[in-house]
Amino acid sequence: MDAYELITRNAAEVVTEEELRTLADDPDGKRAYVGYEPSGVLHLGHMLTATKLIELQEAGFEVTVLLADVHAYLNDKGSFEEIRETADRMQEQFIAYGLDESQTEFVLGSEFQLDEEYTLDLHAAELETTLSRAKRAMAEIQRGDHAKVSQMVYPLMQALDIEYLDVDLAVGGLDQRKVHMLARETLPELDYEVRPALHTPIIADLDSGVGKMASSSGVTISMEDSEDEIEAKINDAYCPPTADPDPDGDGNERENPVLQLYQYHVFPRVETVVVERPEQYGGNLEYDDYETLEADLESGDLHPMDAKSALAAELNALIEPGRQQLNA
Ligand code: IYR
Repeated sequence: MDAYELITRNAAEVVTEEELRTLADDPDGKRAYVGYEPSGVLHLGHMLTATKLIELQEAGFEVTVLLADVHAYLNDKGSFEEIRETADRMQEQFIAYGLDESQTEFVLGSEFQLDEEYTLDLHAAELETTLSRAKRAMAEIQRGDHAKVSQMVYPLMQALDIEYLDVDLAVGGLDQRKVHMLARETLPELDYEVRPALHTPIIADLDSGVGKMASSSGVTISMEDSEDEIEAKINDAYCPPTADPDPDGDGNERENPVLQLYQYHVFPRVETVVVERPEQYGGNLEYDDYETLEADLESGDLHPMDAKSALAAELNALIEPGRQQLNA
């Protein structure tokens, strides 16, 4: 795999491809970042972008994780004190999940976002941005119907972070794309350079395969889950024997979340997946890549129940170091 392929593996979108190709030509010493609002415990949503960061480290990138305490505050996630405590715990959880401590810089937003220069730049960005533009950028991030002024300032700060953290690449879930588009418009207004963005896919709701997996609305998997809980959740997951979201072509799309978890969470981190089966059902199966597993599910050589139990075991193994650390 060349560097561009490794960097963009499993990405849902790259903005722009050309800018990213330039980066991939010489990835050494380049810096990528993801920001997270400290809240709750690490769950699959965080782990998806963390996996991309781990791949970027393998490709030679340096990585910054922004623990976006000020953003969490602006987005009504609690008091500063609570948010900071959560940030400390999350940092430990990211390391337990596999981010290499020696290659990862953890930064709290409040370390630089309250500086005078940043604040003045923020006001300049506010002056360049209409309320409706800021609101649109926040549509997928802000919860609740009544947007606050703080939530209109939020995307502009996220744009400025790219400049102030001096990163070459911004990484995020697809829900961050509108903020990154706003950043592409705003940074040049302040005479700063535009940087490319890479967006990871959104995993579908586990039970239905429709919409997105979200801790707020449906079933999600976090480091806090016990082995039994993960087994039960995966066991109940929607898993038709296909990866095609619309096999009958009627426009009603349902993703296969079990396959998505294999593709986006397991295979990037695990060399070989072993599906254990009794001899009488054909014995164990081994997969070195996602595509073969998908093909076997489609052909019927791999039964959805077997795919699920192996997935639960893999997720449990990935989460185990974090779980131990939570319980320590
Ligand atoms: N908007 C993100 C959090 C966030 C991301 C980045 I990249 C920042 O520079 C700041 C905040 C979220 O929705 O979690």
